Amino acid sequence: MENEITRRDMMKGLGLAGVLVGMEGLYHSAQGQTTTGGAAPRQIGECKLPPLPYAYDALEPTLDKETLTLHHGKHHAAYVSGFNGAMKKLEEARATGDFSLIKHWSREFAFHGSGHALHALYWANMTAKGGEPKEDLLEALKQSFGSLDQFKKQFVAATNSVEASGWGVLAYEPYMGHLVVLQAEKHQDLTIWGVCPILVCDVWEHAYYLKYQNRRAEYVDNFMKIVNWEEVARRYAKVKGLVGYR
Ligand code: MN3
Repeated sequence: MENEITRRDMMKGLGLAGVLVGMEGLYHSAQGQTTTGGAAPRQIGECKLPPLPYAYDALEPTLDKETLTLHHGKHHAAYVSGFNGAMKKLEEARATGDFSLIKHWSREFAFHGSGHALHALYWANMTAKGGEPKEDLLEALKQSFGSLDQFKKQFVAATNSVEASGWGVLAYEPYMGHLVVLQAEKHQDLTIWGVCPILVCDVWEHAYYLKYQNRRAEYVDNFMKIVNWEEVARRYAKVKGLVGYR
């Protein structure tokens, strides 16, 4: 049973954390730093709403001008300002040491950050010209789904059946190295799509209950004393180049 839960949780986690979505424009800072390169850690700054890569009426008749104008100018913009607001509150919490609202602001951060990341990808992955996958991508789709047609059918079925609000997602799953179709119900679930984990602490009770019982905080404090920072640094070195990839 635990295997089932773990696998399900892992797949969800892969969708949430392992997917490399189009992150361009996600972390434009107030200082005007660009998102290319990724050689140095950038300062936390304000995000800006990235412009649409085409005119508001460019996708008609599939998506009409009014829909795109509202979706980009109001909805996506609200995610950007919400993300900036949450970052500011988290910065204040770090400065004052007052983490009493950490649960709320972590959720807001994930909700707006994920909204921003996914919308940036959504705009970029549409074009009026249409087309079909080719070469490497086509091969990967065939390998992962059997055929292009089977991929399309699965993607459409999964997207159509997302419960309530959310997204249909084609993603690269790096653990086994294949493409997967995922459903994202809502999109926040306490992460930002496209993040690459480099340090994790398991707080399922099985990780600490025999020794710490209900004293999770004590376990987490002690965990922080045994972090392998060299391993964290090794992983950071691998992923930092992905920031702002196009
Ligand atoms: Mn939307």
